[in-house]
Amino acid sequence: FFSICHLMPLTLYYYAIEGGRVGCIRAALLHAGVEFEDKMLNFQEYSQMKAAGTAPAGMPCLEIDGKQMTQSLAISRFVGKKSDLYPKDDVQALVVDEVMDIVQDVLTKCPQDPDAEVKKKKREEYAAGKMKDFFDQISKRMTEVPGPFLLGAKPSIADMQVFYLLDMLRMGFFDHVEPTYPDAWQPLVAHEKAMAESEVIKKYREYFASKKP
Ligand SMILES: N[C@@H](CCC(=O)N[C@@H](CS)C(=O)NCC(=O)O)C(=O)O
Repeated sequence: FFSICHLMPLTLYYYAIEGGRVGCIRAALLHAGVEFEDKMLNFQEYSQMKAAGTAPAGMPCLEIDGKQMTQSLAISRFVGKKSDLYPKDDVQALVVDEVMDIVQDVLTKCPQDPDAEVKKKKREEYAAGKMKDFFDQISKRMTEVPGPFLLGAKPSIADMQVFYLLDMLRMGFFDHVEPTYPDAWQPLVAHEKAMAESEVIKKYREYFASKKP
């Protein structure tokens, strides 16, 4: 990382929130110990940038030497490789990639509807059906090797993606899905606790608390 990124200015664009799609990326950048400009935009700043045509094509966005890159998983993987949070072993990398894509599926397949009642019904069906299947899959992976993390003793970017998915639920970001939803999966609750106590998350939380506007 140092060879590339110490020479290239890095700027991260996202809202001033700890988790969501940016938590893994900021935490990994801090873990790597690289300098980056952390552009935490509020909603007003973001809509002004959109109106002026200066907003990134998507958020989160990592600008590397003036080039703006989007897609949270692609950025997570890039930063993960540079911060020793993405495995070099191809099979382990496949496990990490799979879990990260399941987390994205949970987010992107979550149903929407303009009608409030229909949305509620669709969300309840999702939580009891497809979303449950995704959680079963992630939880099963968490039990396949001695933990506390997906690949064993060291956390990876997949662990951070899972942690911030649970965090979004705990914060009530999913309308009509209870914040206690993950409690049905004991391996995920144990994982959540281990992540909250990990150095990578503790360091990031301290940073975020000091930085938050
Ligand atoms: N697949 C994209 C999804 C990005 C996405 O939906 N970002 C949201 C914030 S989490 C966003 O940019 N919303 C503002 C907008 O679309 O104008 C990724 O993983 O980065």
